[in-house]
Amino acid sequence: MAFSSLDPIEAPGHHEREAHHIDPTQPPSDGWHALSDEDVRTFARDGYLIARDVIDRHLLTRLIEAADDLVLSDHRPGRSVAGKRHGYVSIRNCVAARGTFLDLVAHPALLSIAVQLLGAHIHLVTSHVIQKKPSTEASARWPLWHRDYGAIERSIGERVPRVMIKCAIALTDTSRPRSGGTLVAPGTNHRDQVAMQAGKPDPAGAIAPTLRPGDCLVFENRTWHAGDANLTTDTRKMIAIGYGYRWLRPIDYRIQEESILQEANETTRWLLGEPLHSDTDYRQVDSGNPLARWCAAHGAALHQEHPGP
Ligand SMILES: O=C(O)CCC(=O)C(=O)O
Repeated sequence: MAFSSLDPIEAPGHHEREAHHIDPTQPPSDGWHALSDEDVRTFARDGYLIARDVIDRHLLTRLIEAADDLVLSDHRPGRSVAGKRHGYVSIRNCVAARGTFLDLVAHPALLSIAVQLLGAHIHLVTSHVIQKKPSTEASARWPLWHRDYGAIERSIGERVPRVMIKCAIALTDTSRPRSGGTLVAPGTNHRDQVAMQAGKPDPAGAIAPTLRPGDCLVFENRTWHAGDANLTTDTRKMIAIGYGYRWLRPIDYRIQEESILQEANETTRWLLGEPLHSDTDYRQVDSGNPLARWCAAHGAALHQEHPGP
């Protein structure tokens, strides 16, 4: 079962069907994680999906070690302080902080999911390590319910398009009730606001996806979401990789350091900073996008029609 039915979180029956899950036996040898037409339609309707077992045990171990090391270090850039009261740490642009996270930028499972939902014209918009310590406050939510990339709403109003998706990879087990995972409100990608319920910390219909280490919650910028309380005895750990259209300014970096780009493979370099060839004639057509070649090889469309408000 994908969702825990916790009071006060509701788990509507229609969200439990298997079509919501990506079959891990399907990816071909280059790691392409095929979404079915039903997955794509369901994502358009509900604003999220769950991909199981996208990160193998070996990489998972390296990611947990790198995340612990980074959180315990004195690395300041991108570190949030706002959630301290909730034992919450988030470190943005983590791909620049540890080489292990760089391996996630062009991870074939994550990236293939992103191109099937957004098309080939994307880049990295954000990356962050998140940890949340145990607490006893069942109704405490951090972060509070929100949509991502709020700057869009602040500039063009609430009727925003889908421009970004986030792949939230569970490093620890959030399949247990109230284990600090990401809560989502299905279908709120089509609503400008969510109505909070009197005396309750979550909107009606909110669910707690149950993720095991290596599973990934994929959601879009318009889907309202929040951080659940962590009533377990373990620190909850995750890494989020956010992809958005390449005309969308990254949230947590402007230009990545040359030393980081040099460590990266061709696709990662593209995703972190598409080169502008200013020494040649001006060209309106795109050239050299490795994602376009990859999509073409898998018969995937280079662009996705905007699913509408
Ligand atoms: O799962 C969490 O802690 C919240 C994640 C979140 O709000 C985000 O990635 O935008």
